[in-house]
Amino acid sequence: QTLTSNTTTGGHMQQVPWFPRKLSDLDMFTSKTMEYGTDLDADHPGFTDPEYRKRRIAITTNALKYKHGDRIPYVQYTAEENATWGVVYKKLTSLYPSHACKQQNYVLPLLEQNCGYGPDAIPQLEDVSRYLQECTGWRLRPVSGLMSSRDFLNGLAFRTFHSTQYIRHGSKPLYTPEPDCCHELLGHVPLYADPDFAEFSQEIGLASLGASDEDIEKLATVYWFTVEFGVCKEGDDVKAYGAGLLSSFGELEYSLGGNDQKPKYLPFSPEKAATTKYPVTSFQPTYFVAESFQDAKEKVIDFAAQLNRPFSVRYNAYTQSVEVLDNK
Ligand code: NLE
Ligand code: FE2
Repeated sequence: QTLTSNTTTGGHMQQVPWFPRKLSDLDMFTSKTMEYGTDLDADHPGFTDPEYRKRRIAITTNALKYKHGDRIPYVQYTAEENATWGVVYKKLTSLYPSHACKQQNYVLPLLEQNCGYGPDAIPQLEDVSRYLQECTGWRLRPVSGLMSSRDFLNGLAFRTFHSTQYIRHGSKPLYTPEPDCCHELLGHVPLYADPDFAEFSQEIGLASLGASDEDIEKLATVYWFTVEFGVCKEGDDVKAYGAGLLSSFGELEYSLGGNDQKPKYLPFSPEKAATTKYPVTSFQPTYFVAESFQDAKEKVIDFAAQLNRPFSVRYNAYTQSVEVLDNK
């Protein structure tokens, strides 16, 4: 971490890792992405099919040129890509009524009415981003590859979700270890239209601004066990809200104990989640159960206050910037 931001706390100058102060500062991350796949299974079809790789490079050039305020360019998806989306869409939406949290089921029809969701064609990020801005002020930014945890989490502080625009390999529609547009559009997007989830997720981002490397690691792990793979209570039931579950037919069934599988459930605690190890290329052995998004948000706020940072931050929604507060 080479860049630093000076903050004065209690009259002393302190150096902390650089962090964005306003929405357009996220442009600083654009050219820092890495290629996907370096630590993932090398035999995954997404890494070994040269035609597929070429197509991905073509789609990610949009993201490399993107600047805050630009429209997100539409992608002309091929018939094959739309067909893959259709398979994923139909399979997942058939499981949502029984497996997905109520917010997911509430929002999906709204996305069908307002931004082109349906089994026939991949919705466009620009249309989705505009709709989310109307719902909760969240927006999407196209991303060309893997970001560092710090950069990705920092984006969340500004209600910005960095999103891929290409689709998974057609030969393995029901599970992929990497994010793709099915994962973003079906897993993440619907919940960003929910006000409580919107706030919860932003809190993880705010806690990451100027955090130490060690604390970034903890926050990224909390993010993993909530936004990516969280489940939540709904009356006497447990339902999925994590995007990695909502975008994978295979893991969505498994996570709720389908086919007699028995993953382990623990009550959500950021302290416990932050230090739990997890695999990235297979189903999760452990899931954390949230009481509600509001409860999870309060727990994350308390957790963030214990982290090792000499200041706190406040988001100003009018200016879309963060204010750094001297006190802790
Ligand atoms: N396993 C998920 C899916 O198949 O959509 C992607 C997870 C990305 C973190
Ligand atoms: Fe994700």
